[in-house]
Amino acid sequence: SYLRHVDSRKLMPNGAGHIPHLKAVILGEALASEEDDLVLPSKEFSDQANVHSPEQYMEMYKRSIEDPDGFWSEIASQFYWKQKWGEKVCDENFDVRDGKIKIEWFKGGITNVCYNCLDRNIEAGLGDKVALYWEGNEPGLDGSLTYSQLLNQVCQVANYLKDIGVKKGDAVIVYLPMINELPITMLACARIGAVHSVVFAGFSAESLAQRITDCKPKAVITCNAVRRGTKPILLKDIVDAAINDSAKDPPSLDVCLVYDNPVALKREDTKWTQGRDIWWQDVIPKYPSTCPVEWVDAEDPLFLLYTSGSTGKPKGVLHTAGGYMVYTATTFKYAFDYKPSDIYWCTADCGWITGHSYVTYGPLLNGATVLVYEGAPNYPDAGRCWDIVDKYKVSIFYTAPTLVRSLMRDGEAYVTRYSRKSLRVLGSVGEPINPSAWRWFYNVVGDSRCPISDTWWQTETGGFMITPLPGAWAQKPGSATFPFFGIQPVIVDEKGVEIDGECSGYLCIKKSWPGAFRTLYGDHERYETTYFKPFAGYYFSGDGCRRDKDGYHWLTGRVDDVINVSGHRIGTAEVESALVSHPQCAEAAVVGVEHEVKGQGIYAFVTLVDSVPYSEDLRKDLILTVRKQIGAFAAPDKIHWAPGLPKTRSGKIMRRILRKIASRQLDELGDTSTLADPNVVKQLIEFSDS
Ligand code: 6R9
Repeated sequence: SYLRHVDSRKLMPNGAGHIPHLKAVILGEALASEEDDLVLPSKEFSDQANVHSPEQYMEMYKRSIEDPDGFWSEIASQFYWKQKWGEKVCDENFDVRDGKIKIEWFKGGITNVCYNCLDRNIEAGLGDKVALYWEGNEPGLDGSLTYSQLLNQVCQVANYLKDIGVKKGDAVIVYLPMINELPITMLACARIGAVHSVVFAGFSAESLAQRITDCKPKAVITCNAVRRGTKPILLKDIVDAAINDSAKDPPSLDVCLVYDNPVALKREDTKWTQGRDIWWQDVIPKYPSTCPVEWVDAEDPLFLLYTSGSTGKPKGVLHTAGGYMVYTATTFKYAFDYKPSDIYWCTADCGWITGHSYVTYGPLLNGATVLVYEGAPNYPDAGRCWDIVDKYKVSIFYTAPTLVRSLMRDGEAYVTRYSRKSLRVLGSVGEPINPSAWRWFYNVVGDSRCPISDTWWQTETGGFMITPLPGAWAQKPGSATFPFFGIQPVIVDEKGVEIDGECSGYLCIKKSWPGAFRTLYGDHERYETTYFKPFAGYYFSGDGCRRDKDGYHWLTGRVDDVINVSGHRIGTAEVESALVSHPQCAEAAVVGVEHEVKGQGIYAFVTLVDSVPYSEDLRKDLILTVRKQIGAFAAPDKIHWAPGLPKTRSGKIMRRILRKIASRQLDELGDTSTLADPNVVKQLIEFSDS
């Protein structure tokens, strides 16, 4: 039979024979390795869970694969559609060999994501429920908005945007810190069919300018300054520089809406461009607090979010309204076992995809209460997160392994000082979570009670792809476990051949899912080349993955030239091009190295122009150049002076060798005979500690 019914407490999802990556395992055998460490949800948890057993998961999963149209249209019907979609639920071409890649879900369906987040929930009686709690950087500064209040504010911003001429399909750049105005602005754009492009407020002026030039927004929305920890960050200055930079590339921008954040900077100290800049607080409250919805097609764009790839130019990942809405809402509900009484906190910034899908859209579509935290997670001390958890009775806490590891270093006392009794489900995202950090998160933070949803997904996927369903099965610390409904992960070898059973290789996805990105803004060809050409017939994730004997998935990191620093994606090419823009840098090659807290650190090999001597000042200057061009989070951890770089005879830099040198695995350099000049390697090793 499809499922072998044994005591559900002792069975893993079993799809052997039908779905090759799910294989049966009976628990209770001696632990031989990491793979055998199984952590089960308690019976109480499973009993109350949205999906409470492997059998229930398998039944739903099976249906989602065998009848995706039926599965997803049933879920989609729970949302409001002004007009139902046409005949096809999904229309896709997923194979480059059959022509242009096309993904469409619910095409012809007319809806609005903001309406579904707010108006629909208010009509269902949630008007007085808290939608957003806001906790400021300084303890004691806070606020909240109910669903009705949130709708009023969203409408005011939407009316303002319409008034300055923003229309359906126009881009709006949002460069805001984690204050309620950030989700408010996103929702306001969605309401009028405008396409928001949120830029993480840690990006430099040059990165912001690059994005402004690419998507030509009608307006930029920002804030004069923000304080994270003790440091004020002058966001408006960065925006000024970016607008100046991008003005060289017309059309220049004529509106900059600035939220006044007096805690960080006084109004009179904010630099101002008359005629272009306008204070949020001076205009927004004057607008009506109701605003009709702009109904859009399911396949109209909802937002653009730039992400790093393996070339220097960031990619504008485009998501559309209908499928993204259905997918983020559903993944949120199941992966976090969401219940209406939950208080949910995701520590991600809305500048990243996690903040889009799981601070703003996914939770609000479910009518959830979401906490937005402005500050740094270790300010004023390493106990702040748990202080906040107790203050708001947070029940679902979603964060990144890098934060877990850094808090782990600060010691248990900061955690155990707080009750944390409200916690029910924990979540992890951004990079593989190492088993020791997993266990600390589970045992210390969650008091060995709360399942951890280690969610694997990407900017491109819109929502969770491989994730535990916390009540359904045993977890393995460090494994993202099994696919979400409708997702068919496959592991392929270099030739693109699917491998079954216990194996490792490149992680691809077969067939589309509603939350998938539809294109790269303005560059559909790059979309096809990057994601669909490497392994024809599949979406290629760029990640490596191992599947163990029980069918669990273990993500092993990027296999392309992308480094994952504290869960932030950074292209090696971006850092290299910033370095070589320095007049004294002749050449640079960047690789990722293991880092205790950040997961990966940035290690840069730098060759200087002739006769320039190495110096500490120059090292600092190079790092500063990267901070200025990309952002502080992309600053190299190490500059390794390189008299030359190892290259093949055709001039390709051999990063494989550089990675080994960077991680001091000098006896694993491998074959260096194909190098144009094998001496280079010797020199590099000698220079390692200079
Ligand atoms: C959501 C997000 C995507 C890349 C992805 C992978 C890594 C994210 C992970 C994970 C292992 C997890 N990644 N979640 N690796 N386990 N649970 O982070 O999107 O910024 O686009 O990064 O992050 O390498 O390819 P994004």
